[in-house]
This record gives sequence, structure tokens and C-alpha cells, in this order.
Amino acid sequence: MGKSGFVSLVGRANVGKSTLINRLVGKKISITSPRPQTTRNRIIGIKTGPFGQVVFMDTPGVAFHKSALSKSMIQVAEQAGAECDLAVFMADATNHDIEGDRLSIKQLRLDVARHGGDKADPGVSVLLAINKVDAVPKPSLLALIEELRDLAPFQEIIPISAKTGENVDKLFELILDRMPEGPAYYPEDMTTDQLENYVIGETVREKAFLHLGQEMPYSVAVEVESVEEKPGLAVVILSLYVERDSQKGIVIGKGGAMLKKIGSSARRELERRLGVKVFLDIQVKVKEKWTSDRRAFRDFGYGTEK
Ligand SMILES: Nc1nc2c(ncn2[C@@H]2O[C@H](COP(=O)(O)OP(=O)(O)OP(=O)(O)O)[C@@H](O)[C@H]2O)c(=O)[nH]1
Ligand SMILES: [Mg+2]
Repeated sequence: MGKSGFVSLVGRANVGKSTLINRLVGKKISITSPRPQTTRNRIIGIKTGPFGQVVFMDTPGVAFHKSALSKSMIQVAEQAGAECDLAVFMADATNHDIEGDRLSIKQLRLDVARHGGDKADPGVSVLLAINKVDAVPKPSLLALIEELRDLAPFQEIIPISAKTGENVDKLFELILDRMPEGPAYYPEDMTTDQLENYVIGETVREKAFLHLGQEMPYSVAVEVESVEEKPGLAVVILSLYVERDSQKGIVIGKGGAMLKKIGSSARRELERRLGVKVFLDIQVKVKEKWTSDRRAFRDFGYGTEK
């Protein structure tokens, strides 16, 4: 029997959790962007090999916004942190925010050691991965490590770059050392449990983040209305929701230019992923205040309960 376990990737928004899960699994499982709060629910990435199987859980970054969606996203991270065999807390070497890290660790209850003696709440084992070391001078890391080390009883502290892959193999070894023996939970060729429709919606959302940049309304949501597969062609109809009419204008752009950009880059990526030609029809719609409406964001598949 090989190793088999669940590992949650947690931390503040934008530290590189999704970039790391993609690197660990060797495939794009989760969308990434330079904007915080990109990931909106728990995304599973499965790595299977001669060692056994490790199931990674990408989670929404901990951010302290007031919207119901944000609160629900924190709950997703909390739950993943509680349900795993090991948590990897990620910090960002390019954006120090020790207070933010401290609050996140508290929120996720990672400051309780698993073997800390408290039988009622034994906590979870935690590794600290300091990410984006490709973008900072190495000597500056020492001070950061000193500041971070006391925030939780970290079993290991490792500087990595999810982007270049630096030290990611080493991190994986440290993870594997802590995985229990057991049978694989998923078939060996499976890399995620996301349904195709969800992947399609997320790809469009990522391209919206990419092209809208700073103009991106936080409240963009995507809902796939239908996917019709014909020989060599997938016809995808989806709705892109915003909360206000003014945002609708931003997403569509002058003469539809922005929507065209989002659509064509999403189409190119979907064609690569699905291996067929894709016809993509995106309708931009307004759904007022959906980020404060639990029902609405659950319907989109964001936040806690589906
Ligand atoms: N230089 C550098 N940039 C990185 C690295 N890892 C991630 N990034 C960048 O950091 C930004 C955020 O990355 P994500 O992977 O989306 O971060 P996240 O933690 O999943 O963010 P949320 O889902 O919003 O919580 C993106 O622009 C990434 O390209 C790294 O190792 N080095
Ligand atoms: Mg993410």
C-alpha cells in the first residue's frame, strides 16, 4: 500500500495557492490571477504516482471583506483546514503582511499544534511555504522567516516559487513524509473532481480577470447555460453576471471590444483543454446584489454548500 492523504493549501488571498496546486499536479486545475480573491470554492487537485496518491485542496484566500460571499469563502478554507491530514500555509515573500498572516492563521485555527496536548482540539500539522522567492533577494527571506516562525507551530518552513517550480519537489517530499499509508481515494487517471461545465465557467472567469485588470468588478460570476457537443465542436452558451448596469458596460466595453477579447481568449484555452473547436456565446446579465445573496452564489457554485 502507498501513501494516501489530503493536504489543504491555505493562506491570505493572492499568495499563490492556485499557482502551487497547478504546479504540484502538473496541470491547470485552478484559475489564477493577479487580483485577490480569485478562487471562490474548494478545488481538488489529485496527484497519483508510485508513492501513492495525494489529494490537494486549493481554497479561497482568507480576506476580511464583509460580503456574504467573502464570509462563505472563508468558511470553505476553514473547513478544508480542519478536514485535511496536513495544511500548507502559504505566505508571500513579495507582499509582507504579518498581521494578515497572523489573523488568517487564527481564523483557520492553525495555531493549535496537533500534538499540543489538547485532546479536545488536537489541531492539524502545518508546514509553512514562503512563496514567490523568485521575485525577492534571498537575504531578505531570513528576516521574514524570523517574523513568521512563531505564528504557528510549523513543522517545516520552506521557501518556494510556485511560478518557477523552485523547491516545489522538496516541498512535495516534506508533504509525502507526513502522509499516512492507505489506499487511493480516486482513480489514478483523475486529476480533479470538477465537472466540465465548472471548468468552462472558471476559464471564462479567469479571462475576465485577465483582460479587465483593475477594472474588473469583484462581482463577476459565470454560469454555464448549456454545452452541446457535436462532432469536433462544442457549442457553449453561458451568462456572465455582474451586480450593476454600469458594470455591464465595463465588461462589454466599447463596441463590444472587451467582451470579444474575453471570449476569444477563453475560446482558445477551451479549445486546447477540450481538444475540439469551441463556439462560445456569452451573454452579460445583471443580477443585483448576488454577492450578498447566499442562494445566488451557491447556484453559481461559489462558497460553502453547493
Ligand atoms: N513571482 C511570482 N509570482 C507568483 C508566484 N506564485 C504565484 N504568483 C502570482 O501571484 C498572483 C496570485 O496567484 P494565485 O495563484 O492566483 O494566488 P491565490 O493564492 O490562489 O489567490 P486567491 O485565489 O485570490 O486567494 C498571480 O499573478 C500569480 O502569477 C511565484 O512563485 N512567483
Ligand atoms: Mg486561488
